[in-house]
Amino acid sequence: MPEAVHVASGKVREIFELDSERLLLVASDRISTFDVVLPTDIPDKGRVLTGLSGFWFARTREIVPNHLLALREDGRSTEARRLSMLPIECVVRGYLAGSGWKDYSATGEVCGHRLPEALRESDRLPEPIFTPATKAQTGHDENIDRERAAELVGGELLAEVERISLELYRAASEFAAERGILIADTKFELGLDAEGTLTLGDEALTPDSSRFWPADTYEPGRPQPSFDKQYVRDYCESLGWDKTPPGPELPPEVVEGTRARYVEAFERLTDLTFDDYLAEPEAVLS
Ligand code: Q0Z
Repeated sequence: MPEAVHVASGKVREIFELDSERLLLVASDRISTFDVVLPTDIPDKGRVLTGLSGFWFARTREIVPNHLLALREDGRSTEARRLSMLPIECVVRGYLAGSGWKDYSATGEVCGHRLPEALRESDRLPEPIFTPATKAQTGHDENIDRERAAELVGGELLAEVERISLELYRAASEFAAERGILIADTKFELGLDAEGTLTLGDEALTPDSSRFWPADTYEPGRPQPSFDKQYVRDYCESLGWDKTPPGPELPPEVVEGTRARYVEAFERLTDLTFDDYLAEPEAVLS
């Protein structure tokens, strides 16, 4: 990337600066499980996530403007408008899983939302809830209530962020459920553009920023299998690995099975073949 300066690394993505107004987000084929990046890549995973994110940006632009300027021919790179990101993660939950289930089990509440009694793990919530979190530099994001979130972004902006986040989740989860994928929860990153307009950034509604569950085996009262990463988790569990780095290498059948699940999610949601995407990434935008 000789024309671009590297500005940040995520666990499985990189950001470069193209000029003062534009960034390049590059999604690698790396995969993490139990918070550890594994030494084995999943071929095309970064392309699937970039394509899905682009698909959702195009489909939600009437709800909120987004940072996408172009998808590059490599299928894994997004040219994006540089934003001033808000200091909160905008999480929406439609089902009780992860830290939401943990907090509910301990207190009956999630981020200040008092929930009905006797909910089970993975239960669908009566309605989706906005559960903001702070961006932890290391380790895990911390769930916060709306009072704390309002201190961080201001009460007026927070109300708009909550409304937009819930609307995005409702539109996407309804669309995905019709295609056999439950989006249990999802995290949005919003920012302000140069004019001060609230804008959707980062990646959106991918299996890395959300919990995707297969609808056909959904059964509350237990953890749900992950649509994309279940083979990887099952294989890692079968090894008795202690979940500290370094993670194990994955055998070819786990790599192939996992790649197939990512491609299946892409094809179910977009109604394109993944080969269509590889031939012309911006096909997801129309
Ligand atoms: C996104 C992240 C990644 C590491 C900063 N449009 C934008 N404007 C300003 N900042 C960002 C964006 Cl998307 C921004 N992240 C998250 C993404 C690698 C961290 F690909 N950090």
